[in-house]
Amino acid sequence: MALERTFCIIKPDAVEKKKAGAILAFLEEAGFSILAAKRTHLTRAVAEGFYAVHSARPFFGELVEFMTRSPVFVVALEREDAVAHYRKVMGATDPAKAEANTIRKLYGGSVGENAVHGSDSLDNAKIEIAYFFPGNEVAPVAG
Ligand code: YYY
Ligand code: MG
Repeated sequence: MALERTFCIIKPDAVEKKKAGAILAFLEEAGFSILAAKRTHLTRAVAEGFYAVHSARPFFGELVEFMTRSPVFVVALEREDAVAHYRKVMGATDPAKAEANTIRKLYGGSVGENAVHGSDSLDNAKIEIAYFFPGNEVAPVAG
């Protein structure tokens, strides 16, 4: 297993419920290092760009409305096997189907408002971290 990075968004529903700190603490307990975190209010253009892969899906409009509703935290994470491990601790897309003690089971409300985003591959993690942390905000991977 290699030291990897992955990307998290603490979504508007969780920030509105003041669970951002609890989610960051959960991630640290799960062995992730928080490389960078910032609060931002996504514009429609930024949300549409981030979720461009879903633009043809029937839920796209609602997804963009939700993600732009109020501020989020964008977070770069590092851990051994980070992408797969974060998908595991994040839980299933639908919080009702997520395993116990996953972030979405603990903090998600519905399939649309499910507390957090997580990258689905190492390639997408790199793209997503660069989308929100351009320049040298997150130090390049050594070596
Ligand atoms: O990666 P993950 O977030 O678990 O699910 P995706 O299939 O990539 O969908 C992205 C995002 O879209 C999901 O977190 C909520 C929303 N969504 C939805 O509102 N309704 C669906 N049926 C599927 C996804
Ligand atoms: Mg996804």
